[in-house]
Amino acid sequence: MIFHVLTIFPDFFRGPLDYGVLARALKAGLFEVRIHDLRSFAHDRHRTVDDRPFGGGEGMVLKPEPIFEAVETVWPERGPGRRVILLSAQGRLFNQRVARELAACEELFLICGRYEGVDERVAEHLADDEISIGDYVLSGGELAALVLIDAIARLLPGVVGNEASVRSESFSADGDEPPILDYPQYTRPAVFRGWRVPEVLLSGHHAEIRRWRRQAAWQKTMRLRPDLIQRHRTEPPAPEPLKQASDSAKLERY
Ligand code: 9D3
Repeated sequence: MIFHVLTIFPDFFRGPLDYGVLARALKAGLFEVRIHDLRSFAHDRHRTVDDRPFGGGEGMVLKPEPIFEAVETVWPERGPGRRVILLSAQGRLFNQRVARELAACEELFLICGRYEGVDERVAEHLADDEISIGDYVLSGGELAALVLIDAIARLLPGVVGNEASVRSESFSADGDEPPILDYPQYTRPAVFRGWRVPEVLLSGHHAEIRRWRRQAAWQKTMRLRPDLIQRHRTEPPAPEPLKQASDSAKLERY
């Protein structure tokens, strides 16, 4: 996979990709990220990339010409494996399903907006897709592009070492199995500042551990993401008396 990124801040992308599994995969050549400076596609004396909005209003809008020229220079030919994506607050919501869909492409071209927005002709006549990463206001599309790159790249073969761990992640369900948050994880020490790891996890009773994890994941989902349970009509696990980890820990303190 090749990710092309069009931005007025090319330096934004130095650093975030230098860590962890993505850095390793980039070095191994499992995918590529090519940063393109929008200003290098502006040809006037001041390399202008923005202008005032027709009809009036605050701020500046990215002009269409440099953006069209960038895509047409990088890709003289478009094809089914090549998708142009405009990152914008007005886009369809990014999620794991969209990540999987885009991971099937050979090349993606990510256009990062800035200022008050991008001339709408980019969305209408250049981009195949317009994507937002969530309902909050960012200063531009750069962080959103990095979010897409991370989420998509880790789905590519070999990028994340353990295939099974990618498949079992929360939200990996393709619509059939109910998505639920991960169960809580603990590691040593068994007692930290008086907070004890749930006893069942130290017991070695694998059936009971499975049952505890199912229940704890469901309770945590109810508390933090009730929308998931509503949306997928997830059944609670068999009702079993279960000590909440934090409750037992509080009781055991000192
Ligand atoms: C507060 C300004 N808004 C009302 C006029 C419009 C607006 C313009 C430009 C809001 C955000 C932005 C910059 N954001 C992005 O380019 C962006 C974004 C986002 O803000 N939220 C979630 N996903 C994305 S992807 C790109």
